[in-house]
Amino acid sequence: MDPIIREIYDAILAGHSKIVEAKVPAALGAGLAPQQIMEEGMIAAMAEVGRLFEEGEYFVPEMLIAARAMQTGLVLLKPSLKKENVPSAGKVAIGSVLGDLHDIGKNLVAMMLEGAGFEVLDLGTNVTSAKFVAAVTEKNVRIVALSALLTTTMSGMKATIDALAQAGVRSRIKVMVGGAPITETFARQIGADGYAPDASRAVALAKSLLVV
Ligand code: B1M
Repeated sequence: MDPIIREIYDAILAGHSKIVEAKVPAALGAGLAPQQIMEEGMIAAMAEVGRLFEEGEYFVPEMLIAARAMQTGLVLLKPSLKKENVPSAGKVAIGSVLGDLHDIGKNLVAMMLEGAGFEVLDLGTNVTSAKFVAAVTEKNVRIVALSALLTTTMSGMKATIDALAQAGVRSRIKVMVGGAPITETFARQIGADGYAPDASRAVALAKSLLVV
């Protein structure tokens, strides 16, 4: 692993936002690709945080400070991931479903979609079905993007799809889903139009969903 990326990885693992704040620009300045910094330094560190939590070495506070350090890094990477003057590829309403407070993966997907020219309406975390429906009826949304990280909140995806159908707007939009516990099979079972396992494949999926 590149030594600066290693420092970012270690800083996220230890929840040292200040070090991340210094090292992400240093990595960019050294010519490292934003995608590489994100995948090897940041996403890999969060996966390790999850492993340590599962093993009982980390608890919620450690997860929380690691998440803060990760968010610090994401904000710094955002300008490098964004392409300038790209015509709008369509509007996407994204959110973590009801009961789910995890937002790093969702933020990453939002950032990559923006970078690819989508207009992103970020509804945040713990988003009710009604809020997704309102985004579709009141804004010109073409894709609803649902994120869930907990097995206990996955059902919020189906509830949202059902609410969109009940409001009579399901056929005019596409629904894409993702998040660690989500699978292609689950996506099909709940009637989503597509599933992506990570942020870059979420961009490819969003583009493909809008091809008529
Ligand atoms: Co929590 N947490 N957490 N957590 N947390 C997990 C998810 C867990 C797997 C940890 C573990 O046990 N190993 C576990 C879930 C177990 C399960 O349900 N099977 C868990 C738990 C149990 C909990 C609590 C219940 C803990 C507690 O309170 N006892 C609690 C629940 C709170 C709630 O939501 N109601 C909780 C709380 C938290 C924190 C608040 C402390 C913090 C979140 C802070 C934040 O997000 N601002 C946190 C964290 C940091 C994690 C881990 C360690 C890291 C998640 C993360 O950010 N990953 C996580 C362990 C893990 O994932 N290995 C864990 C990095 C991120 C880039 O990846 O989010 O997977 P991810 O996103 C990926 C893909 O999934 C995909 O693209 C992204 C980028 O490639 N993707 C999409 C995501 N959304 C997508 C949408 C798409 C397409 C792709 O289209 C729309």
